Amino acid sequence: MKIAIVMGSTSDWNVMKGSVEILETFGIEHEVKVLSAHRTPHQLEEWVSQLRQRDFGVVIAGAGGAAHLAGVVAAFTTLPVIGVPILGHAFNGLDSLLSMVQMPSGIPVAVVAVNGAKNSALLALEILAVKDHDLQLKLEEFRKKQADAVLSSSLE
Ligand code: RP5
Repeated sequence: MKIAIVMGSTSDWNVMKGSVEILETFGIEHEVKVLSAHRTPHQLEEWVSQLRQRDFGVVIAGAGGAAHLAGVVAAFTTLPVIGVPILGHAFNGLDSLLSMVQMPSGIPVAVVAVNGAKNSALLALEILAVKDHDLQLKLEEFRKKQADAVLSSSLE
């Protein structure tokens, strides 16, 4: 299964490339799109509606400001949607965070930290790993390396 990444603007790429870097590290097939809930709503609906039949398993949606992108994506698919609130010019990203995390009941969006693009990719991989033993082993190896780096770190 593949992972889809969408962001509302090219201005989100500097953060969202963190998701792509993780997926490339794990060698997982992915597609990256710039589509906006308010600037290109029809094209967004068309793209999202076809993801399941195109063998995508999870969608990551990054947006800033009134970040309704993740909720709109979730409205058009029953695939799991992970929102990445992007830090914008106002409110230290709280606007983006609340726009995503406060989804009304019935249409869920899982939300990572403000600018948490890397974790969005790791969470997407964990979702796919429920049914993919090789990916599960890769995630365990990633965690082991991370732990080893902490244990071998020094303040000198
Ligand atoms: C949102 O508005 C985008 O996701 C972006 O974070 C923010 C600003 O977009 P630009 O004006 O930089 O295109 O829709």
